[in-house]
Amino acid sequence: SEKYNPHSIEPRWRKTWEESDLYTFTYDQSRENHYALTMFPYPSGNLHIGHWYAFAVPDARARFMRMKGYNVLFPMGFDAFGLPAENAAIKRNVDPARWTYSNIEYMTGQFKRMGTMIDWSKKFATCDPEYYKWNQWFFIQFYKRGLVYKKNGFVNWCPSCNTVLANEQVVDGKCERCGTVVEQKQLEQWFFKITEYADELLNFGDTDMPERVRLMQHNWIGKSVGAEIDFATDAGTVTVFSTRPDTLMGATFLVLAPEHAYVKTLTTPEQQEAVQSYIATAAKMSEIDRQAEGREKTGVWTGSYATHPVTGEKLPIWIADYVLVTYGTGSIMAVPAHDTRDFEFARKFGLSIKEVIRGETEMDVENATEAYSGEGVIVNSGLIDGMQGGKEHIGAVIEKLAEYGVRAKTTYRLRDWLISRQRYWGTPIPMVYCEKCGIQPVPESELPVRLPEDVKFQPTGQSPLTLMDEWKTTTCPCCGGVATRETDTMDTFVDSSWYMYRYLSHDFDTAAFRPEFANFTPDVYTGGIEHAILHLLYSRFWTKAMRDMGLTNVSEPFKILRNQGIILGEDNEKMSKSRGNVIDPDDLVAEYGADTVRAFLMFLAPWEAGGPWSSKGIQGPHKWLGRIWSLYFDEAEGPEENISEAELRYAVHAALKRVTDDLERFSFNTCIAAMMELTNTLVKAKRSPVAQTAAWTDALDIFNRMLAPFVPYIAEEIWSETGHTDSVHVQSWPKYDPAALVKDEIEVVVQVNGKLRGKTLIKSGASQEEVFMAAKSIENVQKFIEGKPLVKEIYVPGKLVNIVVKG
Ligand code: ANZ
Ligand code: ZN
Repeated sequence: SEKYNPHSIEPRWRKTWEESDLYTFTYDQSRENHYALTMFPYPSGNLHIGHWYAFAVPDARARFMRMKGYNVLFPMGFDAFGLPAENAAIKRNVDPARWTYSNIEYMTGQFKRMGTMIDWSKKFATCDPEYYKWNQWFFIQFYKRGLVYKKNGFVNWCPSCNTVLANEQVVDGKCERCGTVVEQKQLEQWFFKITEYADELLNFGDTDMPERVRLMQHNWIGKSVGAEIDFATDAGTVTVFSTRPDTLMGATFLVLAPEHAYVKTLTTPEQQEAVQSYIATAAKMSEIDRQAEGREKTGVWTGSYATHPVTGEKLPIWIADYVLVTYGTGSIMAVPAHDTRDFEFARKFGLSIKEVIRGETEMDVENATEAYSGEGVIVNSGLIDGMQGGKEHIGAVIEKLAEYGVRAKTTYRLRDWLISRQRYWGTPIPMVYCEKCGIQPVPESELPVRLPEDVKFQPTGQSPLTLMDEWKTTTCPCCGGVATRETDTMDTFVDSSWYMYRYLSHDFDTAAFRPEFANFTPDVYTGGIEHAILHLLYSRFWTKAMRDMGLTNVSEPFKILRNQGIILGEDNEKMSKSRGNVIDPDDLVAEYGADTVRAFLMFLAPWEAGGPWSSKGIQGPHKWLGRIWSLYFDEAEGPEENISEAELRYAVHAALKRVTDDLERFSFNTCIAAMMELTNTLVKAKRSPVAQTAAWTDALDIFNRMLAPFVPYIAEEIWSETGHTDSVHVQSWPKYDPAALVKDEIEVVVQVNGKLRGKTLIKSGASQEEVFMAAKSIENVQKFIEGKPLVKEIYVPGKLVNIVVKG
């Protein structure tokens, strides 16, 4: 009969599925609903193979859950605000909205070829005013709850993207988007108070997340337990944060960040020039560079002194760039004997060093070449002498030093989330400025504040909205007078922080989402590891804030998280236009069909690891689908085989068990391997008398249903061509039969004196005696034991017999 031809099969089923609403999800209270979500894509214009990897592979699991009886939601939308649209506008003078929506349309068409069970009726884009209206609504609710504030401070500025960046968007001191070195700039900006949830964000509850994601978030939040200590100065009290209050008596000087508010007052006229020029140099450096280990220490004395709270000693106050204004209190007590950086600093500038923690031996402060940062007994410290020193023991020390103002304090590395962007293509921040009434939120009835059209794009470093006079001018909701709109827009990570709640309410306009779905959050969430901190931390924060507002009862936005790896080029390098190693999924579909591309993506590597593309490798799955085709539709060919009914059932149910277990744990490559192996057995069985029995019909039916989640088109065609009138995708997942997995006969290896001499088949329940009898009846074995005294017989059940004889 005809050969396997995906090009006649796939478009036909795509149409049928769409017309019959096969994948349309309706929440059903009487059933178990399952929400599978993949991180929504940015509408860049074209689908790449990474999109296939991210969507087509988890689709297999979503389909599997559906066949297992769950009512499965697998939706998709577009994360549609952001810089590329605006950059296209600047470069090619195209309207960002038009650019974005036409990309969405084109990519949706490409997506549909993938053969996923995505329910397209739930699609939305975050740049829809019906969506971003709710970003604005949330902003105002957060504002009212004290979770939003505006602050003038040092912020990360990308001179190439012409906008500020959140800390999370600065990677190794560079812009996460374009790689430009980030500068520090002082600006008035809007923040979300994510730090209010710092401690709770460290607790993942029973969320099932990869360990490395947990670890990255843990380190990003960076909880430090320590103390705050006050030092009197001429400019007022300088409070320092220290994780080692046990070393207080070893503090020999203070160091302030160059940006610290007191620096100006503390600097004496003689030091003025040196301090000023130092501040200017420090401003040009990134935080990462400033903190780099082993970097030559730099700094300047302010000319002033601080008073030690216990001893009353005068400690010189320095400024140095290794102290960051954004961490702790922006100032430290330096303990050179026990802190590496302080030690280097003291050596360089000839500042004194005082040992207060005694390790194995006394520190020779004159000649020491490094700080001692280990544990030990506290010495040279008056009232705390003899106490145990070290990070783990600070509790008792803080208590003892309480009368000197030392108090326990926990600090986090996590900063508040800076959400204002000086760009056009984002959600307008719904605030207005009135000269009389100050900052006011836009009344909720006036939401959304829509983005104006016909914007001029000039890279001014300010939002293009600042040039839109008519749009900017509005009335004050308080006094009715003239007011001006905020011209910054929101970070696009705002959009993705709550979108999972919107799919079932994309057409709902009285709230961000229908209250009845407030707790229906993704059971499975899949996406790239690059979001381990940014998006995942923000969305966890958002859900907790929503919970505290009474909008949901859940504390985490998803239950299971899994990250796929990356598909590399054939050359094992990252795919990129400049390397010329990009694989275009459209070309692949045109050549092999979507099922082959899906099967190969699942087969080529463990999904969570990823791996290189191989144009040779894809031939394997393609041929495999051809063999499956002929298994169902061609006459048996080749020599007769003799697969027994038990063997056939064993092969089918063993493969079924593996696939069932492996799909459960996102191990797609082993599923494909198991089904390929099963295909080999089926090909042989087809040439055996067993092909005339019911076991054969059963095998074909089970195999067809097993194929459905992975290669949905060919599975549907086979199902239909074998006489079914409904879809294979609404069938139930077959259950494996444990009885079929008990092999009736087991092959046992027979050795004489440890050397292989033969094999024998035994019944699975055979006794040891029977096994030895069978072993000794093998002709070749007899040859080696005949006439020799038996020493012993060993049986490793189900595997091996060893007969040991003398001579
Ligand atoms: C005295 C001391 C003695 C310290 C000692 C350490 C060891 P983590 O664990 O990262 O929280 N520190 C505090 N604020 C700082 C800032 N803004 N910039 C740079 N360094 C700062 O580190 C906390 C320690 O880092 C604090 O404890 C402080 O130095 C320093 F043997 O205080 B320590
Ligand atoms: Zn007013």
